[in-house]
Amino acid sequence: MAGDANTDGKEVLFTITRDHLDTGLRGFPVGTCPISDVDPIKGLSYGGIPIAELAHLDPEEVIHLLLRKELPDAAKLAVFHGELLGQGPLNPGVLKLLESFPRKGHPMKWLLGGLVAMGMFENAGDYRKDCLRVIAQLPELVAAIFRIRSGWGAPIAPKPELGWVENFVHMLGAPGASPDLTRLLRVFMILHFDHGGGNLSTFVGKAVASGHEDMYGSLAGAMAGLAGPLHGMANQECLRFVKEVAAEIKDPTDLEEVSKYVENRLATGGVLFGFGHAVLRVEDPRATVQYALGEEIAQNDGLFRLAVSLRTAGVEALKKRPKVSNPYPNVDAVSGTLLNACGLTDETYYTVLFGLSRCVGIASQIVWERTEARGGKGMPIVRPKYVYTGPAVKG
Ligand code: NMX
Ligand code: MLT
Repeated sequence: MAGDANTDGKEVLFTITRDHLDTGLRGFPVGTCPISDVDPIKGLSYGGIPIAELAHLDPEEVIHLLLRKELPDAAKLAVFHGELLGQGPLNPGVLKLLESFPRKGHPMKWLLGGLVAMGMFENAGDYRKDCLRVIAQLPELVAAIFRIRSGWGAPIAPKPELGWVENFVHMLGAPGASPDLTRLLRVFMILHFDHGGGNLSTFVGKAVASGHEDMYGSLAGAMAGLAGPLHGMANQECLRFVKEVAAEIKDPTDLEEVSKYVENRLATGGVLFGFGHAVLRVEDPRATVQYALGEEIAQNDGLFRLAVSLRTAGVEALKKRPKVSNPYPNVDAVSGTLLNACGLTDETYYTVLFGLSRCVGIASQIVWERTEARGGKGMPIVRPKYVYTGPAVKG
């Protein structure tokens, strides 16, 4: 509380008053993170490099940046590619377990189950080794989730020499996928890898790891955090929302018609999925990159045109509601329409794609917190204080 702290002349970053309680720790500084940052105006950066400058690189270069804190030259990239290759395929026991999962279970539940199973088969008990292994093998797990759960057929054997995303697309073997799917997923993965230290899934993953739970259990906890519709599952909900609007209007480019629908949805207490953010106060640069890519790969797609109309109509409508801190599109505003346009039409799977990517950043942050922070001692166990408001304690 204000006034309680003895600052000893040290820099005060944030003063906590009663009004700050029960606000989801919004804006509270709780730690340091040298890997990525989210500035309210400039948006996301990895290692000080704005995301727009990284979005079209090779995804393995960007994974190297997050893990090793530098963009690799060609020689270092080749060595890193070899390290990923050297992790080998997923234990077949994990795939066998997936076969027994109920088809009606959401793909995110399959991802949680798959991560826990991987931890039982693969665990080296070393955050750094497990980080590399999980990053190398997760594409196989996620591709198998798509194939087994959707009934596309047996899992396809990996060809990691193809590259992290190219191998994933090969293992997906998605029926009806457009030739642009690889291009889209390369960008999608880079944009979703990390988002500062405090987004819900990353915070949860690091908190679980602070009790010295292993990498796999910590990532499973993190992915449970990602699975909510206000966080990662907003990409699934956003495509459903865009489809709902499409079913109600005649012309996706008619701003007046789209605005009417949006106003009505907000007036009846609905959420505009893909809009708003806890930190950002401008359009999410990850959305900006995707709108531009959409003009190249989905220009004539009706749902994409509608998402572009929503980019204007949604902002106008949310701006009229002063309680909304940020009326602008976030990363989920258009990702679903692009995945749909490239042939991944079942939005139920979109959050596992987010999860596949985000595990890279979370694993990198866990390695840093557990093995490098505080001079290598690691962060202590997370244990914040809750102010008691129940009946007076007796005695
Ligand atoms: N549609 C309708 N209402 C909204 C929206 C929106 N897009 N954004 C904020 N609000 C409401 C919010 O529910 C809250 O209402 P109340 O006071 O009645 O509880 C009020 O505006 C203030 O919220 P904010 O301070 O603007 O936002 P907060 O930091 O609490 O939450 C989000 C941030 C992202 C959870 C919120 O903007 C939201 O629910 N957006 C829609 C879901 C979404 O797109 N999530 C994806 C976020 C990115 N990701 O991938 O994780
Ligand atoms: C994310 O990518 O994690 C989201 O934008 C949510 C956040 O940063 O709070």
